[in-house]
Amino acid sequence: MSNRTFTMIKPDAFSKGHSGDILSMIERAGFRIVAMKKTLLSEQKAGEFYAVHRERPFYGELVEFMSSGPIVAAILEKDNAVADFRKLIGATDPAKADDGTIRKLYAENVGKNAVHGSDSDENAAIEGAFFFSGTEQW
Ligand code: 3AN
Repeated sequence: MSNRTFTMIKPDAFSKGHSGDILSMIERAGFRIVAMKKTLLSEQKAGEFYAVHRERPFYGELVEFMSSGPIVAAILEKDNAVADFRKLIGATDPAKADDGTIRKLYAENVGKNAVHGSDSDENAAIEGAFFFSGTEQW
């Protein structure tokens, strides 16, 4: 079991000014911020990040959306980080997300769903390294 996960506050939530509230929920849930930055993904970078979804029908839409405005990327630390963070953010589709989850509170729909959370320890490490060097992680 790893103790780290990776998250992004997506352009929909960032543009609506929800970053502070979302980060507050993350910290109150017991996650420690190991690394964090606000950035803007180019279409090429967003395409690389989501390359595993290249064959899915929503890939083009996803890449366009994720490069449409600033995001906040962060590495988070907590026991059982990947699973606990998935619980905190809720289902991919906010209509199916539990009450009190980040997506239930802030997501618009299955595409514009406010936050990303890694789905495995392996992907958490890959995704964290996509944004942060070793010396940026404390
Ligand atoms: P999750 O982010 O909950 O792990 P995935 O891995 O199935 O969900 O999908 C990755 C991202 O692709 C989602 N966060 C969402 O932004 C987007 N996505 C998933 N399903 C759809 C869909 N049916 N239409 C548009 N975008 C989608």
